Amino acid sequence: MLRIAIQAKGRLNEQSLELLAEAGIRVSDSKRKLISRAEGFPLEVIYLRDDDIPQAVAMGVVDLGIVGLNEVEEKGFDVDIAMNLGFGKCRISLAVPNTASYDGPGFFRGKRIATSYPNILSRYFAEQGIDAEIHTIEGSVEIAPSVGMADAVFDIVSSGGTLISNGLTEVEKIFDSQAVLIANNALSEEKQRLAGQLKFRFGSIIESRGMKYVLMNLPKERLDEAVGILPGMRSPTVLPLAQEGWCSIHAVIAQDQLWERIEKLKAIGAEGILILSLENMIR
Ligand code: PRT
Ligand code: ZN
Repeated sequence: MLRIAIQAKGRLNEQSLELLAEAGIRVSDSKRKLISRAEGFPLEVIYLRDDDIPQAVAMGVVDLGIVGLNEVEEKGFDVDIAMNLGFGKCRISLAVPNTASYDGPGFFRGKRIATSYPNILSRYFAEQGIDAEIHTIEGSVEIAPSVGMADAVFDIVSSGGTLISNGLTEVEKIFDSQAVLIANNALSEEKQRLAGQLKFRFGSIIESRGMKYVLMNLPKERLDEAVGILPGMRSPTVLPLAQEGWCSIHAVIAQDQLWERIEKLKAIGAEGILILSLENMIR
């Protein structure tokens, strides 16, 4: 039996449960429970505050955890970062009031900076040789400058909307984050085996996100050109068609390259193009 900690509520809760569900692991409604037994995998799910997940994993209270890399980095516990999960993407940046005349990191010398990430920030300042006053506050960091508590902030940014609405400008991006799967680094052999199975499922789900399965008909004589346009796990699958001189091609294409490639394929005579969403991809 493996134990995994996920965020009880907050930004990562829903997508963590979604990832488990896509991996064939059903967890009963969590709202009031601290712990639930999953169906479909020998797994117990423990719901914690994200701040507590790195420590719970490091101490072996749980074997695995899903948490923002920012929390792992800030808390500094010794855990294994098993994989990036591709959601909860954000950055931690230094931001100053719009009215400040910012002239590079030296600006922060002797300034008061409000943050919930004092360790990441003090490491950055140490590297830059900057002496600044770090004020640790939990929550509502972005209002600190307007109420006179700080000269700048070091906070999580995603769209940047919160900074803008508080009259702040992002000036230095210090840390990139996303949700990660972390593991205790002394798992028993049996737990490592189960964790490996889970990683395999998560990996193929994450890899197939943003991929499309494309089918089309093409004159046989344009096949070589089509192979050049289509990336694939190996090369595209080619099937004969009843109609003489034509074939059917199947391939997997990343969403961000989809339209550009479809246009090229149309230009060499592809017809009857079907684009299907891809549920899972196992290499
Ligand atoms: O209760 P608990 O302690 O578990 O939750 P929490 O309130 O500490 O964390 P939560 O749920 O807010 O965030 C959990 C994790 O989501 C963070 O640790 C990050 O890894 C990740 N994440 C991704 C974010 C954001 N995007 C994000 N935008 N965490 C916070 N924000 C906040 C940010 O603090 C700021 O207030 O959103 C605001 C900025 O957003 P934009 O879009 O306006 O730039
Ligand atoms: Zn938290």
